[in-house]
Amino acid sequence: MPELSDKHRHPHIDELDVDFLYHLGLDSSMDLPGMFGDVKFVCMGGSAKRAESFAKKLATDLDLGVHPEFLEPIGKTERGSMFKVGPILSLSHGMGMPSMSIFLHEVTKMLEHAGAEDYRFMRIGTSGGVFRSGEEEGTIGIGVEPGTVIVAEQAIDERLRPIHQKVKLGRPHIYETWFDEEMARELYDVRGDMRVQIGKTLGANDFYEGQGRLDGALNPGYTEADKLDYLNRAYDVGVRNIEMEAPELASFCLRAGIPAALVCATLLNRLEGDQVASSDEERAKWSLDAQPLVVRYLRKKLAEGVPEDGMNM
Ligand code: R2B
Ligand code: URA
Repeated sequence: MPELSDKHRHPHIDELDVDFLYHLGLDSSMDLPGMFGDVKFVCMGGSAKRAESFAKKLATDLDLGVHPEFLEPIGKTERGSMFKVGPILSLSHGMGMPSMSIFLHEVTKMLEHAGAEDYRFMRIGTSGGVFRSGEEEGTIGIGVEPGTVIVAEQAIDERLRPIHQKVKLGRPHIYETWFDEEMARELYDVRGDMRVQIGKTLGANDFYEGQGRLDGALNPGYTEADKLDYLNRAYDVGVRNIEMEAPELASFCLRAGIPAALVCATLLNRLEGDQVASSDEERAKWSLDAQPLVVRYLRKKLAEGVPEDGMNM
């Protein structure tokens, strides 16, 4: 780090005359070093609204000389929104791995063109929890209710394998899905009185059948008992929550040599139901619950930093 690991760095990027970062609305002829050369943390979430609210929270809670009222999105906003607060980027990646993959590629290229160093990625998301009451003692952290925040140690795919399969030129390629152990531990360590657990996160390719739901539009062809069997098998391999991006994030960052963390609030316990039936107020509180944990982590890391030539990390 920070150089993309040689094995996975694209050999042709430096040969491009201008590299168009199409979905961000930026390109390498712009002053990317001036705009992004100091970035150390990239915080991502699915929704553009949350990218903005998180940026405002950072500007309000951290002493970075940025007024929340003056925050404007950088680049184009059709597909996602990106804000910069001091050395922190807050951006949205949309829903699911195909969408997230586009943003991972373009933000990484943007930071490489900018000459940014020692940066790390974090996804702050929402998820469905997989909690068995009374069985959380002895795991790292305790939490059985929705609202518990899960910090991922590893991503699991929908076939319950600890891998990510990518199809390239019609052939499958298998990648590892570990998250950065030190980042996960540091995030866990700043939890204070928040309900936080370290666990594995299942990243599915769908919200309904891909997550074993019975409340989609189609007859799924499986029963409640089949669903519970699947969720219990997921629990037994260490899965504590389910969302839609974990394997892509983990494998991309491992290949690129970028430390990464995944921090998700849980909106419901999937062993008890499928519908996200909580009130708007509850959901707002819970999805924001993952944000304060990351703010605490960022405050600590910034305090450890060396202002003049970047962070001492
Ligand atoms: C969590 O929430 C979204 C689906 O509602 C998806 O992006 C995810 O991973
Ligand atoms: N996001 C998901 O992908 N699944 C859930 O159950 C809740 C949020």
